[in-house]
Amino acid sequence: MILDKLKQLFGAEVEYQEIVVDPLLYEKLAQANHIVALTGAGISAESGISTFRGEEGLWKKFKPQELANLKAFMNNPSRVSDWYRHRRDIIDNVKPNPGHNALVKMESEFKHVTVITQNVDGLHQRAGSTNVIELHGNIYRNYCINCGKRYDFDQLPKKKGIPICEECGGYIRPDVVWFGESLPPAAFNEAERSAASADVMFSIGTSAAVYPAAGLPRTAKAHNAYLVEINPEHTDISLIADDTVREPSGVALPNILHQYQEWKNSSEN
Ligand code: BV8
Ligand code: ZN
Repeated sequence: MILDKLKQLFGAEVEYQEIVVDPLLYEKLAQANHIVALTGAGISAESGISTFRGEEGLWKKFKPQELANLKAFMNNPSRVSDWYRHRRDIIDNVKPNPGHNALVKMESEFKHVTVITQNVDGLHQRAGSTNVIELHGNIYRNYCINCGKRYDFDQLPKKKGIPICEECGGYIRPDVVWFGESLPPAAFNEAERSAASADVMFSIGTSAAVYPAAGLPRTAKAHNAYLVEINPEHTDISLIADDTVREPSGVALPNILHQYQEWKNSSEN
């Protein structure tokens, strides 16, 4: 039974569904040296983490300029710290979904797979992806804004309010990139290099509204990558994509990988 096979490969929650893609994708995958996946909040939605711009999105309840930037933090450090503590508590109680698991499986199916993520939830690494570029940081890492001392999440006091540095008494902030802040240069340069050397790029669960991350699919296209968007909704990327899959990534990715293996087996016979 296909579903049993899918459940073994991608996790008990996976659903079996025929995903309509241009079969050219299978040929591109078969010839590919480097597969790149750019992911956004949408890939974690099926794990129970709300997106930013979706119906129940974070930005519906909170204003990014009021929470995800340095000025907001300096104006009200405990409010911002409590918001990140709240998001960490949610992430703690969820697990990667079949979309994350499919990207892990791709590592054993293809020569070179890179995941470039805008997500700060660490779910790709928790699923087992070994080559993840975190463009916007990680919510479990923290550092003192004064002396730079680094703190892992479990070193921080559990109580509400602003965590204080034991070295210098400075404020401790999450190691995420806030609006108006530059991305970690090493991560962004590696992401640009990966996009430029991609044979196939999947743009997964991102509204492509935040820069410079949203420019990476264009970089890939400019270097002749075959670009597939996986997103139930239309985005700016839909305009330049070679193919679009209007399905949740937790359904699309496992089934596309399974269909590719079926295609490969049939073409080898
Ligand atoms: C910077 C970490 C240099 C913190 C985040 C060029 C043009 C215009 C503006 C700018 C520009 N360059 C720079 C800017 C300014 C700004 C920017 O882009 N503003 C936007 C809003 C216009 N960029 C910056 O400030 C960046 N820094 O540029 O530094 C500089 C400095 C000073 C001045 C100029 C330049 C820093 C940006 C990083 C900010 N930090 N996160 C935290 O998480 O708290 S951004 C955060 O929001 C996420 O990381 C992510 O990047 C973004 C959310 O986007 P998505 O992940 O795509 O999520 P979204 O909810 O929008 O969409 C989800 C999608 O999934 C939807 O399409 C939905 O349909 C789909 N979906 C839903 N369910 C599923 C699904 N898909 C598949 N399966 C499902 N089941
Ligand atoms: Zn300090």
